[in-house]
Amino acid sequence: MVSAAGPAEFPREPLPEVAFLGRSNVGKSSLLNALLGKKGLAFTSSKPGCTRTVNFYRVERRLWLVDLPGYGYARVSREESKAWKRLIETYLLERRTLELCVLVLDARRGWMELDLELKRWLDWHNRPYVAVATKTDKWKNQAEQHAALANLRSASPEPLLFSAVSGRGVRELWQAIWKTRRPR
Ligand SMILES: Nc1nc2c(ncn2[C@@H]2O[C@H](COP(=O)(O)OP(=O)(O)OP(=O)(O)O)[C@@H](O)[C@H]2O)c(=O)[nH]1
Ligand SMILES: [Mg+2]
Repeated sequence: MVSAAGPAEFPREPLPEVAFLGRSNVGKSSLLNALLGKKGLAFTSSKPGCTRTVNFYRVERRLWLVDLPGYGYARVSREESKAWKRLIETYLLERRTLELCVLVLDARRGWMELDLELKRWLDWHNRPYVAVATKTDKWKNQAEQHAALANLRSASPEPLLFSAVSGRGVRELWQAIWKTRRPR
């Protein structure tokens, strides 16, 4: 694992990279732990704004999974949110080994304005990405699931359904990662 506060500290080892993006507290670090099958690897917290650095996890000698700090956390200062934007944009625009982004949504809330903004940005810059809706285990009943699915399907691509608690979607997300990576 490599933890970087800025581009100078990004790893040099040129492996393909998959980056995880999403609102603060949406469950990015937990999703990463679920993918890696290791509970306490990426640090998680019930308080938003937990991940502040760019954390790279190497999967064997094949791939980096990159946990990015979340966006939309109301309690950070303007300066900090600007710094976030600069760090993430630099990373997304300049990281040559980045092959795929995973846009992580909260299954209960669906697409929110900041998610759509990021999605438009990725579309505009022609960056390959998949969308994932996590915390599906928190759907309380059929009605809630039904309403959530309608929202999730209101924008494309349709998010893959995931839960770090039950392990739902782990296999499908790995498949998507191997399949949709940018060909070299
Ligand atoms: N029930 C349930 N809870 C989850 C799931 N994924 C994450 N959580 C909880 O949601 C909270 C936030 O999870 P994190 O993985 O730290 O979220 P994050 O997106 O990395 O947050 P930041 O690093 O602050 O951007 C924690 O309390 C997790 O235990 C899930 O699939 N189901
Ligand atoms: Mg995190």
